[in-house]
Amino acid sequence: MPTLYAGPTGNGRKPLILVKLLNAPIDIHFFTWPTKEIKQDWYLNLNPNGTQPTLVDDSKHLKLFESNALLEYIATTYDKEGKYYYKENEPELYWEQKTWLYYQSAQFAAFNLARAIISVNANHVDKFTENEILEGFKIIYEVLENQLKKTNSGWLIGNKFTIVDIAFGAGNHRRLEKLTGTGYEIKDFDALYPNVAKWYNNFLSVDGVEEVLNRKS
Ligand SMILES: N[C@@H](CCC(=O)N[C@@H](CS)C(=O)NCC(=O)O)C(=O)O
Repeated sequence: MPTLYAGPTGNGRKPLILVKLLNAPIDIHFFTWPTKEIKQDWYLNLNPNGTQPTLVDDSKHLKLFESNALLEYIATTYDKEGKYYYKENEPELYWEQKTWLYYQSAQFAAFNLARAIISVNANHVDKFTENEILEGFKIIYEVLENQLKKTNSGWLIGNKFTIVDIAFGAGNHRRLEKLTGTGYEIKDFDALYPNVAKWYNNFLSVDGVEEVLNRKS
């Protein structure tokens, strides 16, 4: 059986949520967070970047990392009907979904969220970086707000809950968890981005999501 190595962080929770929703036959190696395990040789042999999550499927000689690639892999392998993702037979939505997965991973998670969390964890206050990241969040949440107005379905792509909602939902949850009460908190969020606030509640209401978000060990 494949093994998913993941812990309770924005990126780790993404595949954990999808595995839970699909009840996919994948073993979970759950990291309590933070962990030194991801810097040990046995793990670096699976994921040379020394980060989590990672998915290993020995039967296919696969060692995969990058959380949004894992979402796509798990969806294409275990969600044949496309309950939680758009398949290639709907090319416009399929490519839109892919675009938003890249956007979530590069722009939201790496460029803004991770940098903010690193500076909060290090207790490092740097006003220039703080403003730059807050401006970055502002652009992204405006983009999300407008996208939700466009789809008018309560979900980010088309009219169903997909892996894109999982990626942004887990990231938004992590932002709240780590940045509330810090200089990176976004004031008046619900008034500024009412559709995003509603969408986040929709995400939390999906059966199984809160259970994964609350798991710590
Ligand atoms: N782009 C990667 C980022 C992975 C990543 O940075 N994971 C974090 C947890 S969210 C991590 O393992 N941090 C520990 C470290 O960098 O030492 C992904 O989406 O999987």
